[in-house]
Amino acid sequence: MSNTPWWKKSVIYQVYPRSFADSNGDGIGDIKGITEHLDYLAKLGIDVIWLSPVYQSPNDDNGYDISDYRAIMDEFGTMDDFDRMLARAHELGIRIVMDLVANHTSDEHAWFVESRKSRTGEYRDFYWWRDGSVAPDGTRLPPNNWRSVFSGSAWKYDEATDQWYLHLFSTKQPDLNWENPRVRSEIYDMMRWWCNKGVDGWRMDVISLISKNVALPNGELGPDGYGDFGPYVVNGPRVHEFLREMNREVLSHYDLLTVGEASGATIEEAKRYAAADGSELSMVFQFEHVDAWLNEPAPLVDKWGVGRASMPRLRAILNKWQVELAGQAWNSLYWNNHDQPRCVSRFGDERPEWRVLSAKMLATCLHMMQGTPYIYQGEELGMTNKHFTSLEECRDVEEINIWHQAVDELHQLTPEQMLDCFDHVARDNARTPMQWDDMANAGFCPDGVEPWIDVNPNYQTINAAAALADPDSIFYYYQRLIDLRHNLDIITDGVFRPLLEESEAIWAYERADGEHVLTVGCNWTDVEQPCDLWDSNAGEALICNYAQHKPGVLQPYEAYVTLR
Ligand code: TEU
Ligand code: CA
Repeated sequence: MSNTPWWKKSVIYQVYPRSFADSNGDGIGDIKGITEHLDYLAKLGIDVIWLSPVYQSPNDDNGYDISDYRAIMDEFGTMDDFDRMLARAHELGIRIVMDLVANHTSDEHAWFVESRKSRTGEYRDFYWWRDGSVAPDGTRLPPNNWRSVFSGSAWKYDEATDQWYLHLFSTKQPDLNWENPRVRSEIYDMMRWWCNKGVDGWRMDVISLISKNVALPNGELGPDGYGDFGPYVVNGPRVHEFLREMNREVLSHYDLLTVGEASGATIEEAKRYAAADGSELSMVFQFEHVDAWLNEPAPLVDKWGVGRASMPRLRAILNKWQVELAGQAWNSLYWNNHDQPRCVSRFGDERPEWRVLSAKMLATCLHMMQGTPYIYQGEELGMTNKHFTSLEECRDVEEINIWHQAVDELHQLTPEQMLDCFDHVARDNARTPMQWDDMANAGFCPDGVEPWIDVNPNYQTINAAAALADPDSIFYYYQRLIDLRHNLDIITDGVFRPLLEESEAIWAYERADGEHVLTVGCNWTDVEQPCDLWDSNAGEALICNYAQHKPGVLQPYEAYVTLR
């Protein structure tokens, strides 16, 4: 298929630079550290790196608060380091997709510094400034009741001009006002600047939130006294108009992979964001499957809970996305990222006897689907959740804020309950240092240096060096899955059909392209399950996470794929 865009046959690897590799011994991952490990990624066989933000930032939210879009964060190195990394990646045939964080900037960005100075300044309308009110008892009240994603009000009062500014995330992440055409043109200019440098695409942070209902109506009140901004912001009134404009102005002039982070995107919305006519983006990250646990049982406070999504529920969601986007929009495929717990802990089985098998099973289940798979750093090693034992070990602004609100102020949760929730959903689970070897600090930074966040103590057994030395490792299994995708068009193009949808234990599907049928069966339990999928036609074995597939059954956490 010659006119298939390259990103439909690609496998993406997400690098979270702060936690990947520290080249200069300050305990913080950096760009040279990434460059030094590009050979490792080439060996894995990935096509593209999605690089979480490396721009100048005061790091309130680890780089998702940008103070200069055209400069590299001091801790990560220099623009020369960046250029060398990009050149070396391209030599190895690896493309680099940047993170576009344009819903908000840092409050230390020059635009905001100017904006907050006066009500009439040139940059005032780059952000959302509104009057508040004063309660009878003299308390200042914000312009509306919206809750910030990171707890508390989504508005912050600013003395200088006696107005409030909107921040859907932390107080140091003021929302840009996309209604202002100058904001949009500044963002497009900046994107062109990076594209002209040779970057290969964009992962667009919270792109589904950039357009707000300008009336800023109050949201439905929650038990904490704040209202939900969802209906007025998520997939907001002008979001598709803005993206089509961005596409005309920037994207269509380059050969890019674009993926929008679209929490709250329904199938219908995704068909617009990722329309096959190329008018907006290549694909979106939908959130339905990673949010599925939210009702099983309901969380204790906001997103904080201890639920676990059942396989049939996850299957119903992802099967639906497979079937309903077919031919109309392209899927992205992911189990985890820097905002989500580790997939082997959350969806698989991290107990030592099942960790490797279940990690391989999860990988198979996802990588044989239609779409573009994303691997989050360390997933190819089966890295697990950290299991934090105190707030002092946590670094994420989201965790720190919810602790102060739910434990310290409102006493909604005990410290033990909160830590239990962290075990299940804290973002820091994904942000512990990459485990390179069994030396001090897992080889992430030198012995004697304190990493910015503690290493997961299981690095002595779970690390890249051990994986590379073991032909049966999760690493080599991912390598084979990537290889299969590169070599078999049916994995890109085959029509997806769910199988055994009544099974409580087996997630199965096939892919068909008119000539061949690929059959995938995954046992999501730790016990052997009868399975008649291959009774009538065995086919040729393509990949299996056991040395030997046994006819008529799927062994515990077995994944088996055939072609006929
Ligand atoms: O995430 C936004 C988002 O919708 C979530 O995944 C969010 O982190 C989670 O719901 C919090 O509970 C993006 C980035 O990926 C994240 O790292 C940033 O913190 C956030 O935007 C703000 O830029
Ligand atoms: Ca460093």
